[in-house]
Amino acid sequence: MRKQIILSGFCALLAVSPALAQEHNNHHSNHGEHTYGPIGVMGEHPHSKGEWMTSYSYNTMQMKGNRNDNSRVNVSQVLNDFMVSPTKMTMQMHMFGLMYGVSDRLTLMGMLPYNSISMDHVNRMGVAFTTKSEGIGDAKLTGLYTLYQQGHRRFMLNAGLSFPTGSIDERDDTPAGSNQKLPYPMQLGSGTYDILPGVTYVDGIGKWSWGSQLNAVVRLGENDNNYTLGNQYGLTAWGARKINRYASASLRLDGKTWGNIDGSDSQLNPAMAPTARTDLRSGERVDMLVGVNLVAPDGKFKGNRLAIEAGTPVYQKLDGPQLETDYRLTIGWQLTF
Ligand SMILES: [Cu+2]
Repeated sequence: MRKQIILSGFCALLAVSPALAQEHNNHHSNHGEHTYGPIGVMGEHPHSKGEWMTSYSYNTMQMKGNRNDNSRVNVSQVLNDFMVSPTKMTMQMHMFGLMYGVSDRLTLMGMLPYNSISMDHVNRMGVAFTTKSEGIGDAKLTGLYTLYQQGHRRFMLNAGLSFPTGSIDERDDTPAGSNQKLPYPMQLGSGTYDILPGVTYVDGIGKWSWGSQLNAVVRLGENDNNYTLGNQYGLTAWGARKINRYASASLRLDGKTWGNIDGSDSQLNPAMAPTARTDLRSGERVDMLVGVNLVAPDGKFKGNRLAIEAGTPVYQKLDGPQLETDYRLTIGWQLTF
């Protein structure tokens, strides 16, 4: 029921856009002045030929409590089936990016994340413990190609590759022993080369702008530990309004679905914790996010953009028990030159 409301919200947002665009007449595309999507959306803006952009963003996601399907599951229920139950997970990602306009139609984008993951647990003896992993994640190289452009309206093709630079051999001490292999969600990368296809649509009129992106993560082959993470498919749509010359505010829906793990890491015991089970990984989620964008169109800070976006799930269904997402936050800085 709730899912239907959200999906019809998506459709409504997409349906109003061509109608609004019809009124589009007195608009000029301003060279060097971009209409950005929310900071949490990747590859939503192109660069003109010869233009560079460097960026840094801090991303965090907080997950607390377990969920199976649509309902909460308490720790004692998880401990009926497993020796250990996760209770909380905090993911932090520092993302460094570089963009370059090869031509007015083609923009290249490179990204390198630095991940820091912490998970709290409790076991059947009532002992609470925390495991941590930290390091470089999977580096990504993406191309953004404009298929069609008229005024602010643009259809773009995203095509990228994710490289297995993140570790899949992270270990830490647990009550079961020292230097234990950490389960799947604590690893820093996928271990596989992943294809990142997508299509992006952006448009705008007057103080308003909006857009939508369909994206996917398709895993190729099997990693060195004999497993493949599930593919991921996402659809997001947003609307934004300028508040003044420097600031704009956005509202976004972000829907995602991801699969279970194929194969398994033989160093993990699936009876230990649900996080070590390859068949308890999939799920789907729709987040609602609000964002603020600050840009300097001219003056001393010209080319700088500072943005924040935060949100919480409005729908989540997990093949659990899995930790549920409570909120996510992105703070980013970009410099175009
Ligand atoms: Cu850029």
